This record gives sequence, C-alpha cells and structure tokens, in this order.
Amino acid sequence: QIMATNRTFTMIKPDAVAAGHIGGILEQIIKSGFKLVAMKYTTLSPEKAGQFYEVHKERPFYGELCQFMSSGPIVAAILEKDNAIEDFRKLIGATDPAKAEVGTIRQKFAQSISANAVHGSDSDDNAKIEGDFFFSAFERF
Ligand code: DGI
Repeated sequence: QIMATNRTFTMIKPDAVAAGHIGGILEQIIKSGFKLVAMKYTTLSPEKAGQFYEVHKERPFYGELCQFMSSGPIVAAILEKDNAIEDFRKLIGATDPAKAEVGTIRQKFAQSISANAVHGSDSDDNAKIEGDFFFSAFERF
C-alpha cells in the first residue's frame, strides 16, 4: 500500500502579501484542514529565489519568476494534512488563475500566471527539499 504524503510546503507570494491577502489565504488553508508545522514572514533575495526555482532554470519565464519572487515579502509555511500534496494543489487551483476552478485560492486571490498568489509543492520529495530550504529543525512544531 502506498502511504499518502502528509506534509506540503507553501508560500504566499509577494502579489498576495502586497494586496493584503495573508489573512484570507491562511483562513482558507486552515479551514480546509491543514495544520501549521512551521511559518515565517520573510523575503527571498534574487539569488535565493534562483536557488529555490533551480528546476525551472531553462524555462523562458525563469528570470521574471525570480525577479517577481524577490520583489517583496512572502509568507513561507510547512503544512500538515492527510494527502497534503494533492489536496493542497486542489485547494490552490491551476497555475493560471484564469483557468483555476471557482473557489480555489488562485481563482480568488491571484492576478496572473506569474503573480499567482501561492506556491504548493508538487511532490513529497520537493515538499521536504522546499521546507528544509526555509526552516531548521527547531523552527518546526
Ligand atoms: O506548480 P505551479 O506553481 O502551479 O506551476 P509551475 O511549477 O509550473 O511553475 C512555477 C511558477 O512559475 C508558477 O507558479 C508561476 C511561474 N510560471 C509558470 N508558468 C509560467 C509562469 N510564469 C510565467 N510568466 N509564464 C508561464 O507560462
């Protein structure tokens, strides 16, 4: 039997922070059954953003993505719930908010495919790598 993943990593991106949506987004996440394991309000330098998004290095939007992600403060968090990866990606909706289902976080709070309000890990392995990128062991509950 395959064990469902129970942790994911998220960021509330600079567009959503600047637009005052931290509270609304966190409320929807918590009400959807996710528990906070770790959380911080911080910034990414262009270098750090480049490191975080290394997998997208060859994509045409990489430069824009790193510039955007370092343009203002973000909220980073590790979340826990049964089936966390899949359920969280369902909760945030499609990468392009114009294609995101009604009621999803991106449909409600995102502005464009690049300024799309939130990040959600796409696999168990990446959730661990991304959580470790931001949090040390004593910063987790
Ligand atoms: O896992 P997702 O965040 O939904 O999407 P992804 O892993 O394919 O891409 C990571 C981020 O890169 C995404 O949240 C926003 C940005 N991005 C993805 N595709 C495009 C893009 N940005 C621009 N400008 N154009 C794109 O086609």
